[in-house]
Amino acid sequence: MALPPTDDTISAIATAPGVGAIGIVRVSGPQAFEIAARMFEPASGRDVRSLDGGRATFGHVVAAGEVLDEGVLLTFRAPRSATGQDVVEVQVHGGPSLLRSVQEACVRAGARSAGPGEFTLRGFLAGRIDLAQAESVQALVSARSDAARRHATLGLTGRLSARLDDVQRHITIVYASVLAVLDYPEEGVPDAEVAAPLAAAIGSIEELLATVDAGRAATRGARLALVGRPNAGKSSLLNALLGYERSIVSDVPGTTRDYLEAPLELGRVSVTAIDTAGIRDTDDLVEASGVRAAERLAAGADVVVALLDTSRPMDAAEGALVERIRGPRTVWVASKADLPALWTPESLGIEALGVSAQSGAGVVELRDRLEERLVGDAGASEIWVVHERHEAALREAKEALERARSAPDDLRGLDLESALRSLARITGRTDVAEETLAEVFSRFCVGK
Ligand SMILES: Nc1nc2c(ncn2[C@@H]2O[C@H](COP(=O)(O)OP(=O)(O)OP(=O)(O)O)[C@@H](O)[C@H]2O)c(=O)[nH]1
Ligand SMILES: [Mg+2]
Repeated sequence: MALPPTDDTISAIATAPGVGAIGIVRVSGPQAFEIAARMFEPASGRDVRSLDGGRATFGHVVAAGEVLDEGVLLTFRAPRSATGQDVVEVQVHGGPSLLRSVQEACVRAGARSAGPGEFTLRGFLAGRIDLAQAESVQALVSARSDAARRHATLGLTGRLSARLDDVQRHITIVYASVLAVLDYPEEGVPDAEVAAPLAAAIGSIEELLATVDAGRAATRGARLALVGRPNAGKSSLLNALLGYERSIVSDVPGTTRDYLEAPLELGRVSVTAIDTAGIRDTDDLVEASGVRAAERLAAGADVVVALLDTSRPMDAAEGALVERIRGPRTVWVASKADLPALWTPESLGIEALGVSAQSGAGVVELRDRLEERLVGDAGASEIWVVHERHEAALREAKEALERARSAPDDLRGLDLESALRSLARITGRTDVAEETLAEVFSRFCVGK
């Protein structure tokens, strides 16, 4: 895929579609001030082309002799702008038709209409931000929960990049030792120079990888399926978790025949909760299709809430179902805890949380347990990996480092290089390894 040109001047509406108090049209490129001069008249009578960067100037937006609105022109001079180029931002009132007219005025004055991501691309190419930071911009504006927003902000401020720089430095130090002994093979690389920094690098990568599920839950929103036998209380529990009556509840087994979804906030993560049809063998074609959907949804969910109704006698079907949905993603609930229990989940080797949808007992604990399951080990980490691209590169780097652990000295270098390349793909920066190498070798004595 070819990149768009970056040496011309682009403009775009920068605020969301719809009506707002303020709308912004942004212009970036060498002609930015020239273009602004053709459509913005400062109230002071000053020439826009003579304005300094870092200024706000009040005036009128004018197109084809017609005043479109009064507004404020923000000016930024290269390289001190988000794109590294000359940038002006025209702030007017936030109406869709008005903003379109301002944008058209920019185009008539010589700007090209920007495509998606072009401003951020210019920032990246100008070295204002690295690739991981550019992606954080995307994560930040599409964040669906507070947690997702906080982590995107950390990514934007370069925390992920800084962490990766550290890992790259560790690997580079090992790489330097490996290169240095290639000339003196009889000495070999002392294990201490390799094992410890390699373990440190692998440990850091594993820490980041442990946040992948939480990152996914926080940004894309995880899926949580409620499953169990008919009448186990799934719909009642969904309603209790949501705090309103979303799903129909009745004492007729087989009430829920289709599945239904509802957004649910669980502390730091937002999930889609899915109520499903009770799982049983049935001759009813519609219900059977609902049962198949329930099994498919359980298989695809990030977390499965499995209900065991201990207020009714356990039978063989219960045992069979338990075996099918046992797994690392399953959170067990003993439902209807307000009623006397006829059996205990422990008898099936299961640790279940007692919850009553009717009295509300255990609902708060269940919410905590679900949040904990979704956030997991990531809770302690301030950076979460939210992009699949980053996850893939981290896994590759980890595999290469593990190969390097056991490889003979003369082959280790290749695995280390490959790990460095994988990490550099995340930030788009290759200079970190080079700088570290230069630094390491500068400490060697002359002649060695
Ligand atoms: N005592 C008591 N009854 C409950 C509780 N939760 C659900 N029930 C009752 O159990 C019956 C079934 O509840 P539902 O929530 O419809 O169960 P379900 O698992 O969705 O059932 P299907 O949709 O048929 O698979 C209803 O009569 C509920 O009132 C509870 O915590 N305590
Ligand atoms: Mg139901």
